[in-house]
Amino acid sequence: MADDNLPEDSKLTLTKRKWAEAGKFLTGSIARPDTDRLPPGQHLVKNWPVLDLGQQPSVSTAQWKLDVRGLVNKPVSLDWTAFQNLPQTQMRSDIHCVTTWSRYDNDWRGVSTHDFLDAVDPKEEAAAVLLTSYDGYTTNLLLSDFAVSDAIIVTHWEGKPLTEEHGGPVRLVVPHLYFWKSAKWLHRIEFLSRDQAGFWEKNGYHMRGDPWAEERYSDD
Ligand SMILES: Nc1nc2c(c(=O)[nH]1)N[C@H]1C(S)=C(S)[C@@H](COP(=O)(O)O)O[C@H]1N2
Ligand SMILES: [Mo]
Repeated sequence: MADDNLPEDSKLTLTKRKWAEAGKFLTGSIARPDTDRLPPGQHLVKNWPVLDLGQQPSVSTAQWKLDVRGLVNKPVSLDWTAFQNLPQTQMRSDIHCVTTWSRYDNDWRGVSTHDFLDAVDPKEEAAAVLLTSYDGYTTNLLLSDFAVSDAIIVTHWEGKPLTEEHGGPVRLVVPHLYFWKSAKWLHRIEFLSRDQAGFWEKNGYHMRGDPWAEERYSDD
């Protein structure tokens, strides 16, 4: 009964299956019970605070590029037009910052990391990503965390272009981890065989940062 038109054993399908299997062990916000919506030690805010290292780079959409490097079969540099030509997705998710504020129901638009990964085609050995931003900030994620179904590379918030102070023109949003993993002014994604510490991770923050496990700071 095999349909020759269904590429069930194509590399892409196998890779997707691998992420799906990895994802099933994760605790993304979608699968969480409502009673567990606010992680321990967090309080709700209605406004959206601005947090960064203090240098907010001005990057126009014409200047912006996303450089994809390392263990991928398609090491592309996406400009704004190429990025807009990827499938566009809308998602709603909560923000949990390690400084204890949380903000519910943020409406995002952009490219899901699923669709992005389809486009750049990570090699089998890829296990982690290191993100670099236009302000020099870096942060790291396991590929299985980057690839969850509610992670999105964002250009719009509540229907409007993401403002400069919140990381426009393009930032990452990974809602099941503390917000320091969600790089603003995203410029480069490097695929690595091993998890490599970014800025805050080198400065005492946890390598993974799961808010429900209160993975705020590293133990050593
Ligand atoms: N490029 C860049 N991204 C960054 C940061 C930064 O300093 N530079 N700070 C991180 C931290 S610690 C937090 S809490 C969130 C804050 O995002 P917001 O200012 O949109 O609330 O961005 C994260 N992403
Ligand atoms: Mo933060």
